[in-house]
This record gives sequence, C-alpha cells and structure tokens, in this order.
Amino acid sequence: TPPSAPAFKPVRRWPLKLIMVDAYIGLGSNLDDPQAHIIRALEELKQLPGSCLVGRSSLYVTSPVGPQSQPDYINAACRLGTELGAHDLLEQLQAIEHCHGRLREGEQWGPRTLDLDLLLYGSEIIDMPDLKVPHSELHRRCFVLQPLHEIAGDVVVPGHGSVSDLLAAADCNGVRKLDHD
Ligand code: A4P
Ligand code: MG
Repeated sequence: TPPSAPAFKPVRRWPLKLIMVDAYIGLGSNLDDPQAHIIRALEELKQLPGSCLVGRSSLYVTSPVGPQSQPDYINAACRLGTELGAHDLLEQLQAIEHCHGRLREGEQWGPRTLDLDLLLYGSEIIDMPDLKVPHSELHRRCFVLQPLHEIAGDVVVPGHGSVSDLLAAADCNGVRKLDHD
C-alpha cells in the first residue's frame, strides 16, 4: 500500500434491507505483496456494515488471464451474509480497492493491487451498466471457480448451472492451491 493511502473505513448507510442475502466475492491481486493484500482485504470485508463473513477459500496462485506480461495472481473467494443491497455492496468493495491503492488506468485485465468482484448476489440476475451479476466471466474462469467451489460447490450460477459442473468443464492449468496462507 502506498504510504499516502487512507485506512479503510466502512461507509455506514441506512436503512439496510434487513434480509440476509448470500453474496460471493472474488478476490485477486498481483502487485505489491499480493498475499498480504488478499489477507487484509478479507479482514476489511469482515467489517462491512450489516454483513458477516461466513466463509473463505484457501488462496490460489494463478497464471494471468489476459495480458501475459504480468505477474501471477493470488486469488480467493469468500461468502458474505449481507443486508446491503447489491449496489451498496459494490460501492463498499470499490472503497476497499481504493484503500489498497488500486488505480484504474492500465490496460484491460492488466495488473492490480486488489480486485474485488461481486460474483453472486443470492440467486439474483442483475444487468445494469455498472453491475452485472453473476459476474460476466465467472462461469469460464478457473481462477474464480476453483476457490468458489471450495465454499460453494452446490451453489447454482444463475443461467449457467452449478459451480461443480462449471469447474469440471473449465481449463484449470495454471491454478494451484497455496499450502499455507
Ligand atoms: N462491474 C460490473 N459488474 C461487476 C461485478 N459483478 N463486480 C463494473 C465488480 N465490478 C463490476 O471494474 C470495471 C467495472 O466493472 C466497475 O466500474 C464496475 O462498475 P474494474 O474493477 O474497475 O476493472 P477490471 O477489474 O479491470 O475489469 P474487469 O473487466 O471486471 O476485469 P476482471 O473481469 O475483474 O478481470 N487473471 C488471474 N489469474 N486472476 C485474476 O484475478 N483478474 C483479471 C481482471 C484479469 N486476469 C486475471 C485476474
Ligand atoms: Mg473487477
């Protein structure tokens, strides 16, 4: 994290929906000690208002998808029970990315200190310009499906089938579980 980056503070916004939704978040990093960024982001996700971190996967070392001239990634997934609406949750995820010094000026699928993607929000399908759920690439990316499978094998990706079936069909070369994290 650059010394100038502010400490993460969750934004408190009311009213919450008072209905718990199971949301799944994909975490990725390939710059400035990626493992530390992912571990810290998991701690920050625990602090989100109206939310509870109820599961997390192991960490995985994964070959980059997209431009190949970038370091390997660390990827993980977690499950949040949350009362936040999907857009409020996205806003919180972007606030956390910001506190990790995430810049948005590089090439598409280029290197980043922290990427938090909203993979699933209950069984909802959301198709808005700024928010597509399920995440539009989730069903074909092993670096997402493998960690997700650890915590949500039976879960169905709306429009695509179960995480287990999708993982069985995915190319998982270049995805390796870290023994210790
Ligand atoms: N957005 C729409 N839907 C969502 C969603 N479900 N979750 C919008 C999060 N954001 C969503 O995202 C661009 C815009 O997507 C946001 O403004 C938001 O409104 P971004 O984080 O600024 O940019 P990005 O992440 O570079 O774009 P993109 O296309 O989402 O990239 P991906 O799909 O996140 O891929 N290889 C490995 N091995 N591991 C990785 O983690 N990650 C990427 C990035 C490429 N290659 C990788 C990995
Ligand atoms: Mg993203």
